[in-house]
Amino acid sequence: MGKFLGLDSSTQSLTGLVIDTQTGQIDAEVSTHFDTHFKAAYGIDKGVLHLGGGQVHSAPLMWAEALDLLLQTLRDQGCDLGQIQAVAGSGQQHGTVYLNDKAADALGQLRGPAPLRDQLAAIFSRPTSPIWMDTSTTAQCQELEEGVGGRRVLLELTGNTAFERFSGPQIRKFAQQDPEGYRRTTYIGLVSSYMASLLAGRLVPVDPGDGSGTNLMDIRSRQWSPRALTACAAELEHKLLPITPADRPAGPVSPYFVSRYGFAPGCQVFPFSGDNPSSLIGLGLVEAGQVALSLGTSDTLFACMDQPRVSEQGEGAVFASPDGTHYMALICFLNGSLAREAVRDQHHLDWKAFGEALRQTPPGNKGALMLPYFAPEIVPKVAAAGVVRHHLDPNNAQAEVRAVIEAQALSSKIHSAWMGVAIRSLFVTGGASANEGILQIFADVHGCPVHRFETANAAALGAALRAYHGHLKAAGTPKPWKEITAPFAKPLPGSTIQPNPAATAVYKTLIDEYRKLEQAHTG
Ligand code: ADP
Ligand code: XUL
Repeated sequence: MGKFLGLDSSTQSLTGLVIDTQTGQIDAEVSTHFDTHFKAAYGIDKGVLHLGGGQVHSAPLMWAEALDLLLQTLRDQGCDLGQIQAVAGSGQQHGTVYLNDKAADALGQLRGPAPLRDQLAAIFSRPTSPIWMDTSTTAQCQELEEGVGGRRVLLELTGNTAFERFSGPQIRKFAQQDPEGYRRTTYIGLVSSYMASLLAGRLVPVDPGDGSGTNLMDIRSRQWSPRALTACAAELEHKLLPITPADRPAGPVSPYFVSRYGFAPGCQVFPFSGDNPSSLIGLGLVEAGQVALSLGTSDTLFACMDQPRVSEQGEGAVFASPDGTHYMALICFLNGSLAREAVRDQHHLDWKAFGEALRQTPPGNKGALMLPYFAPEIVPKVAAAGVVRHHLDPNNAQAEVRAVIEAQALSSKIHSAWMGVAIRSLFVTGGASANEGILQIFADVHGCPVHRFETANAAALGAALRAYHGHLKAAGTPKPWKEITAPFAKPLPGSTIQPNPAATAVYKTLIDEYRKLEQAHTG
């Protein structure tokens, strides 16, 4: 029992969340938004630097500065960091941090009173880090797949086909385009391992959850794949930080954090993971077959699996779960709220009227269908925006509303089949989960109950829960994951929406028609 800190270093902010395992409560929750504090100093916009040609980077020194600011804010708000028994964290996935030969010593010598920014400014061999929004590595993706013996081989080996945002193609591009900078790079880590290294005052390895987002990790052995490393870049095996089990302590917090913020000298740091794998824990998905749906700007569906099933058509990504045994499937539908808002606005509705339209129209929409590609789509892959209407009158606002939601729900069913998970219930989170009419259609299409789930910072919560789990294990008193997550990751009471069997029967028939329409208009 005690207090545990979870940090989430995301694209636009750094969040810190403290749990009290005695009371089962979240004690503190603070976010430092990068644009609010560092826009001018680092030239960022929404946390990132657009460098042209699809290159999107961010600044690792800024993340260090944000860590100082966040911890100061937590303290100013009355949080006693001396009570924290262990810390874990998560980072935006795929981003890479390039360090020179001064890094290990500089981390080890971190002491007050100068801030991290001043003590760490000279440790980077590349001042900016490419992040997950970077799409500039199409050529390197192809080269990496060819280098290991083909797309299929990379998929089988690492769980994923090559994606532009994944770390491997990004590292390869750096080695090709700046060989001198690559030569000066002594260590390559991920956003997650970099943030953990700051806290521990030493180079902390990569965890398998985030290692899976590199195209370089053997998804079964959870170690770097020599074959993938060779195909990626020369000498990479000497530069990449090793992979470690997510629950192996990385050492106590650096004396810098003890003297500056009052951390206890014995407070342990655990390896950080990716934000999505961490959210899997934060949403309590620690048993195979559990599935969550986040209806946010984009819609993401993720599941806990007991085998690393892969998506041959590139419909989703597979990551190792930081729980140490399971795997995570993640599917990202770009046209989530974007499409819902487009229909709402085209017909001059508000969310109330949108919900009303869903109530007044029948399941199946009298045969009217829509392919809602208001923007290019990730799943299924659609290169250019273009909405398709089938027996759907664009002037019929109510039918349009039903068509967009039925399309999204049917698409989520079709494109999650590769996961091999029988969906028996759906945990739903994100802004659009406020809308019962939308959730009813997801319940009906999947033929399962939908539970609403109120967690704004699932990644930071997952990190705090990982710190708790790792701490108990290290103390020789381990607890099953279910017991760790249950008090914190629970559905809102009275939030469950049950499927309507008659509607479920309608969708069982309709899904083939939707699939045919989709196939006729996509890749
Ligand atoms: P993100 O975390 O991706 O920024 P959120 O999970 O905060 O997104 O969700 C924000 C979105 O939720 C808004 O863009 C809006 O479209 C949607 N939203 C908010 N309220 C409703 C509602 N009642 N019905 C449908 N969608 C809603
Ligand atoms: C997942 C992905 C993003 C980042 C940023 O593959 O690219 O979700 O993790 O949050």
